[in-house]
Amino acid sequence: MKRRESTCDPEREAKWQENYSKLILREASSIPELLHKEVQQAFLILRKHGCLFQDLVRIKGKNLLTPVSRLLIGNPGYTYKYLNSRLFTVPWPMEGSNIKYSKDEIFAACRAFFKLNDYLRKDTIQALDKLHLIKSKDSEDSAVFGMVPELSKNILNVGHDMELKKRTTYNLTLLNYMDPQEMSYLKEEPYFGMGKMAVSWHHDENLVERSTVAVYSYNCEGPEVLDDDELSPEGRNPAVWHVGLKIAWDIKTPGLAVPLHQGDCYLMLDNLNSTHQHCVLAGLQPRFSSTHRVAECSAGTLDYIFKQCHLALQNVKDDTEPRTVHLRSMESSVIKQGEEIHNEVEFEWLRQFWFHGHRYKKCTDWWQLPMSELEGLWKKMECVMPIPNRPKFTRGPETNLLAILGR
Ligand code: A4F
Repeated sequence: MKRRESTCDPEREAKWQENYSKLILREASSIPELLHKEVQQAFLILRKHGCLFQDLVRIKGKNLLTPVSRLLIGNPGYTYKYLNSRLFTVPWPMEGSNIKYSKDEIFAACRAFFKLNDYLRKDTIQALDKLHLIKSKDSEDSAVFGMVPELSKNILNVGHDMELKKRTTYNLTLLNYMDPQEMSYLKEEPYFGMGKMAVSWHHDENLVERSTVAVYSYNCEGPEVLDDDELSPEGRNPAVWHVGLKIAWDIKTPGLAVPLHQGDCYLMLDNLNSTHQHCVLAGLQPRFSSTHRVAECSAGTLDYIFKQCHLALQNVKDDTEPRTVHLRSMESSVIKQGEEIHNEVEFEWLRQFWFHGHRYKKCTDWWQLPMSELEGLWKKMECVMPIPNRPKFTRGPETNLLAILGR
C-alpha cells in the first residue's frame, strides 16, 4: 500500500503519475466555508429524519443488505440502478421545478446537495482541463493538433466542449452513511493489508462512459489514534477513513489509500472508474459521503418509461361500447415489443418502486402521482397481455422482492 503524499523519489513519483494521476484530492481548506456548513448540516438533517436506508442488493447470487445506508438525490424523474436495485431520486430543487418537500429542512438539505453538485461540476471541468493540458503537452496529439487548420480546430473544440459537458454534468448524487461502531463485522481488505472496509473493491456501475465521479466526504469528529505522519508508509491510520484505489485485475501494483479528513473531496477523472477499482476503508467515527455521478439514464427516467408505455399501448384498442380492450396487430414483432415493455414497466419500475416506496415519502410525495399513472398504463397492458407464471404483483415489499431479485 502506498499513500498519496508526494515523494522525493522520482521513480516512485513517476509510477504514481502513471497509475494514479486521474485521482484528484481536494483538501477541505480549498472549498468555501459556507458550502461546507450547508452540506454538513444537510447530512445531519437527513440522518435526523431517518431518510437514509440500507439497500437490499443482489451480489454474486446472494441477496444482501448493504452495510452503508443510502439516499439518492438528483434530477426529478431520474433513477439509478446498482447491484440490481433501482433507486429513485428525491428531486433536488432545479431552476423551474416546483417540488413539495415534507419539511422545510429537507428542502434545505436537497438545495445544499444541488449547490454542491454545481460546485463540483465546475471544479471537475477545471481538473479535466488541467489533465488534458498535462497529457497533451508531450504527446503526439498536440503535434497533430498544431498542424490542423483553424476551422478544423474549431470543430475539434466544439466536439471537445460537448464531450466535456456530457462527462461532467452530474445528474444525481448517491449519499452514503455508516457508523462503524454499529457494525458487528466489517471485511478485511484482502490484497494490500489496508484494514477494515466499509465497501469492497468495485467499479461504480451504470455511468456515462469516461464520466467523472466526484465525492464529498464528511466524517464526524473524534479522536484519531495516530497522526498521519507518525505512520510508516506501508500502514494506514485505522481511525481515519480512506478511499482505496487499485488497478483492475492487478494485485501486484501497489494499491493506494488516500486519507479523507472532514470536508475533503476527491475526483475520479475520465476513465479511472473503469481502469481501476476503488473501495472505502473504514475509520472509527461515523461518516457521510455525497457521490456525484453522471448516471447513464437512457432507460432510467420517467420520460423514457412513459414513452415506452405509450409505444406498447399503440397496439391496444380501447372500445367503450361495449367496454373491451384488444390488440390491433398480432404480428409477432409487435407482440414481442409489447410484452417486453409490459415486463419492463412491471419489473424495472413498479415492483422496484413499491418495494422501496415508503422511503421517498419521508422526503416528498413527488413520485406518487407519476407512479400511479404508470400503474394505470400497466393495468391496461395486463388486460390484453398478462404475464404467465409470475409472482402476483402487490404494493407490499414481499412478492416484489422475490420477483425483482429472484429473476
Ligand atoms: O462488501 C461489501 O461492500 C458489500 C456488502 C454487502 N452486504 C452488500 C454489498 C456489498 C458490496 C457493495 C455495496 C455497495 C456498492 O456500491 C458496491 C459494492 O460492491 C460489494 C461490492 C463488490 C460486495 C462485494 C463486491 O465484490
